[in-house]
Amino acid sequence: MSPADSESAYFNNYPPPKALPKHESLARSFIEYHVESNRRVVLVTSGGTTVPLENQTVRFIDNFSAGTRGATSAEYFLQQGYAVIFLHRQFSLLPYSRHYSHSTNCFLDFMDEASPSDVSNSDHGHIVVRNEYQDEMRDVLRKYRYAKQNNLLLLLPFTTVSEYLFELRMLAKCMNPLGPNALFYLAAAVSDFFIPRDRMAEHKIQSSEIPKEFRSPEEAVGADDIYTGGFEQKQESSKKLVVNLDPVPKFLHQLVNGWSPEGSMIVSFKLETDPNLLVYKAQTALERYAHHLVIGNLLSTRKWEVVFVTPNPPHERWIRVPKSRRSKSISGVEDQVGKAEAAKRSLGEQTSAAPAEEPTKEEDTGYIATREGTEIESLIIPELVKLHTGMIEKFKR
Ligand code: PAZ
Repeated sequence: MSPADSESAYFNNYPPPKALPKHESLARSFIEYHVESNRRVVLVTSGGTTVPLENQTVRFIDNFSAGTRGATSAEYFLQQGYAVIFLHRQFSLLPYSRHYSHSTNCFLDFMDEASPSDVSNSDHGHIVVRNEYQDEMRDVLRKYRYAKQNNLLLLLPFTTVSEYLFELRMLAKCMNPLGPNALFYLAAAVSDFFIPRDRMAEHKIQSSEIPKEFRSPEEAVGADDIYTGGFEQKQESSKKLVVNLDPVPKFLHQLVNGWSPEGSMIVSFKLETDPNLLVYKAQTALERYAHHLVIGNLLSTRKWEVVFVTPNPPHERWIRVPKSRRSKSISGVEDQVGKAEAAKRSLGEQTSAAPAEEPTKEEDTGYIATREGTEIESLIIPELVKLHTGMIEKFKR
């Protein structure tokens, strides 16, 4: 099946999300507004996707992504003068509010009750931001307000992989009037697998046998097709569930060759856990889809290093947060920093990548040191903007 055929099979198989028409009208007016002012617009995708196991979904397959990369990057794009369409997994992190919505950064910890003597009602003090957080919160609040007041940030949520794909296609097509001013920054962790609708159970999958009279005749999939209890069923009261997933069509192909505006820049992400595979997989994706940049990252080091894999020299370029400025991360493994680059070098391949980039002065890079250290997105986005500017200039010539 050609990519176009599997695309239409996919989109014909699923009903579009209910919110799609509303999102489309919001996106159209947002884009029109920024086309008029010749502003660059980036579509940032963020967070994980769910893969429902039932049509009336009780259970689903999910992934780890909290949307940190997407939400943080969106802020730095705004700082660079871009307008941002933020296509995010519902309830994942959002630009600006993310500073106060981590479980480790509960917003209540930033607040206090002023002493009652300060206010007219002697029983209740006003709720105030604690002194030590005033400057930081004022800064975040101002940036958030500026983005809102100037119509620079459009938040559009999705939940399932199918909703994500419908939204992505719709937005890419709406972005056509932007031409080279459009940038796609695909940081969402999109499932590679899904259950086609004709194989999906309508109702909650039961873990034990249901008498025939309770089974609905219009069930897309009979209970016997969903469960394989085999011999286990005779020994145990509950059954084994075997889930049979199909590959999600490679939408990047369609994005590059059909949906996106002419001259636009497309950046995808590649996540791996094995350092030996990262650069190879990023290069393979770049060759397969012939887009402009793959940003590779390892699960264990993604907050401290990424690799830019490009079709043009230097082909492979590492961006790292200097050691002294690395944020603490519960899931991160700092020992792994540099492993993927070393693995690539040990394969004996020529790489023109400078070793680790360790900027020394904050003024050199304009990066921002937060309470938690330097955010790698503050290094990624300015580099990416340079590449996008280069592409726009080339397109105009
Ligand atoms: O959302 P997060 O900050 O926890 O993680 C970001 C990420 C690792 C999902 C992103 O950087 C990424 O690599 N996205 C693409 C994943 C992939 O499809 O390979």
